[in-house]
Amino acid sequence: ASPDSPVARPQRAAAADGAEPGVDVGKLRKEILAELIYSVGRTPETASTRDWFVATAFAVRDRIVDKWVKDHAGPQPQKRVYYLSLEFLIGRLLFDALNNLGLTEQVTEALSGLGVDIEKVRAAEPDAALGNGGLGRLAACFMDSMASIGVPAFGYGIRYDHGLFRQGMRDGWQQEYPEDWLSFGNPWEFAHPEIDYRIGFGGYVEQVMDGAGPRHVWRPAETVEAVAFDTPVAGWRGRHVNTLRLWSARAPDPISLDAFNRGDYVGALADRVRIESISKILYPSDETPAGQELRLRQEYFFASASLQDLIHRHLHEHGEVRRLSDHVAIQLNDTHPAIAVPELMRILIDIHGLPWGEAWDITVATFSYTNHTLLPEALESWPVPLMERLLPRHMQIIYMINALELEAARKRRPGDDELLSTISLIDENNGRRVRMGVLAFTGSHKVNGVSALHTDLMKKTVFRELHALHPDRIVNKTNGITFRRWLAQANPRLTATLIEAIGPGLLDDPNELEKLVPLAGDSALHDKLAEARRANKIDLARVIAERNDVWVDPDALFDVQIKRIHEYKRQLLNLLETVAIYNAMRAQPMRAWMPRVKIFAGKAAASYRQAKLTIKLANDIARTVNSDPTMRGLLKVVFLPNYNVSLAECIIPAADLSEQISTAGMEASGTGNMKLALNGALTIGTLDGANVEIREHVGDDNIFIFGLTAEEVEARKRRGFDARAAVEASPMLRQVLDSIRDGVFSPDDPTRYRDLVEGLLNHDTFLVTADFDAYFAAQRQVFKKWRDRSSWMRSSVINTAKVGWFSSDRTIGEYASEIWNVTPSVG
Ligand code: B1N
Repeated sequence: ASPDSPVARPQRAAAADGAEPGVDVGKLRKEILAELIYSVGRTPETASTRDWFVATAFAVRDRIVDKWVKDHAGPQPQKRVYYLSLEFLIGRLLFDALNNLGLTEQVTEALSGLGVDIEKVRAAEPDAALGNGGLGRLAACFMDSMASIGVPAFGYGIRYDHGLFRQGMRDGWQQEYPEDWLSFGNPWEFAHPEIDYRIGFGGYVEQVMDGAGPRHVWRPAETVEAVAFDTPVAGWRGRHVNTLRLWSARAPDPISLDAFNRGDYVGALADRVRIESISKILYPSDETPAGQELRLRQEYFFASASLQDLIHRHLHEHGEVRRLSDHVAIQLNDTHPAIAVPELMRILIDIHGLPWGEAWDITVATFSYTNHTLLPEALESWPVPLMERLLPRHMQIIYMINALELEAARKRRPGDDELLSTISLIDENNGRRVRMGVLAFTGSHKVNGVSALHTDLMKKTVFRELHALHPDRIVNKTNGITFRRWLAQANPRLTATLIEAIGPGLLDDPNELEKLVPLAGDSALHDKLAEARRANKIDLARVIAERNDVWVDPDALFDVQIKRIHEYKRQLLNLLETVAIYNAMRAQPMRAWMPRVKIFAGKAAASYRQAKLTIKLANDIARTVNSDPTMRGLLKVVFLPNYNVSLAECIIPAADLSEQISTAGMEASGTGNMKLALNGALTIGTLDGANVEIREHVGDDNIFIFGLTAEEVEARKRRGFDARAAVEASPMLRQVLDSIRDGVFSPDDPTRYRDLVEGLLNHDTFLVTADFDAYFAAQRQVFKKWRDRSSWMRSSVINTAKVGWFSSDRTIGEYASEIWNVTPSVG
């Protein structure tokens, strides 16, 4: 089966979108037809599904453009927000646009009048994967929320020719294939080849004298052009339209004619290929920065283009650069764009002639920075020699910032050398590297974490000293998700049932979901919800059958872990429990087991061996379990390939149980946890990231919490954790590990998992063995509740009812008032 085959989709809920009544279906039909003929160049007789998609997208886009142009005309009364992110994981956009414009019904009808099934059209759109995981998806949710609550904003990023790799499976091993979302064109974007900025690399810095005194001039050795591609982002009910502006790299000289004329056709294009490689491909690393020169080039390329562009706009509207921070707020999505800090200093000082102090005040007032991880291996730093070679002027500025900051710190805490070395921009311990986290922190007026626990740990760990020096700088902004995509679009059946129960107000205000609380025990509501969920589970079962050739029982408990594959996320813990249950079912076949399906999906970084081995283990366990006749279908294990936004939209509405089982203290927030809870799945999880706050909202009785807390994890690690002792104390775990190590799941290569098991026993960095028994016990609690249908349904309703707070509209509202100082115009 093709990994991108259409996913069966149900009837949409009437009025589950921002419907403006009175949009004429006949007129829409004509518009789509006209686009098909005049923009795509096809007739209904010759059109492919893709052609229909493009024609529909053009027709919908036209309706966004009027408002878009208006929202961008002339100076804004409001401050503008610029969200700088190396990743935007946007997925498909057609239903986003339809839903927000309230056109879903009408376009469905218009297409059907043309003999076209909108679900096929929907599936024909490529899934834009310009991001790795949660960080990129958060940026996409934020774009939707900023447009919806009326925060004038630009998202700035890179228009990668190839997004995150497509994941295939060969013998259960992950294979990476290039992704090609642009191969058939992209109807949402507007190319602006006339908007282009020059981005320099390398060269040297000169001091010249002009009227005002000495001045630094950077003479780059090499220039790349950044060309703008704009996608309009329409918010809820089309009230506001923002822009996602992505930069593409273009060589100033398309070809070397000298080389060409010599007959060197490859050499004639070599420079161009090298330069344009900057926007060729998204780095597939999640949580670990790729230590590559090309990555640093990507970061500077898009940071510089974005700053040049926003300053150009600011000067056009306000005439001078001194009051930049009154009109502009720049959010750094992690440290990936942190080079923008010295870049803004360079522009203000070298180009606009501002004195250092004034430039620094403007810079700090303009920037703010979001930290998304505390994993030490994920904190970006660049070798000083590389920075000196690629960005010599920026390196001078970084040294200057460092000198002034260290001087100020020395005055406040004389003699504290320890302090100075931890807050220094230069890490002297690892062969001199620039610490991008310190740069981003120092250059920002606010720094935020993405959940309460994560923010707390930021203050206590990586930013402890900086926090002591700047106690008001760190703030918390717990992540959120856009309910428009993750409830209304992804789960129309549930949405229709909810609207029937509590009215359509929930579409505008997620807090209205609380109206469900008094109905939580209502058995008629339970029946309707169960029916909707069962239909979603059948849809997913079909996808599983198609992709994995496994049939799963829609009445089984669907136990779901979907996220990047990473040791700290502990897919392994889930797999160990799977094996334990498998062993128990074989040992006691006559017990009344409840049927269950373990569903996994997620990509591993191409270079992450341990994560790829985990995928292989999941597939080995799946093959063994699914083909064991003694299981009688009571346990099925499925690893769905090529997890992406569209697949998430299909799995989440069908999930009963949400696995959020990271080692406490390691998952900064998580956002899948919110999507699953919103759709009525119950969470089994550790007290990590936003799970902590989800528990506070849904209440202890409606979530399964287990395992060590972040503090306990710290204490265990300090003491030195002995995994062998933990395993000796747990006969069940012993048996599970023995069977994996001895090749029960890998008879073709019995030693495949020997190192994995030995590694776990020798240094269990993520405390899998420490939490195993508690996790197993929590899973038993899950089944106790699952047997009691009305208790389960009640908890499920409470989950949906109580997670309104995790709307990204709330999150963006908090950024607006506490970080950006802008007042949203709607909501
Ligand atoms: O950011 C998400 C959080 O919900 C997740 O908990 C967190 O793991 C994720 C380097 C990252 N942190 N760091 C990254 C991504 C790409 C890269 O090259 C780091 N992603 C997260 C949203 O806050």
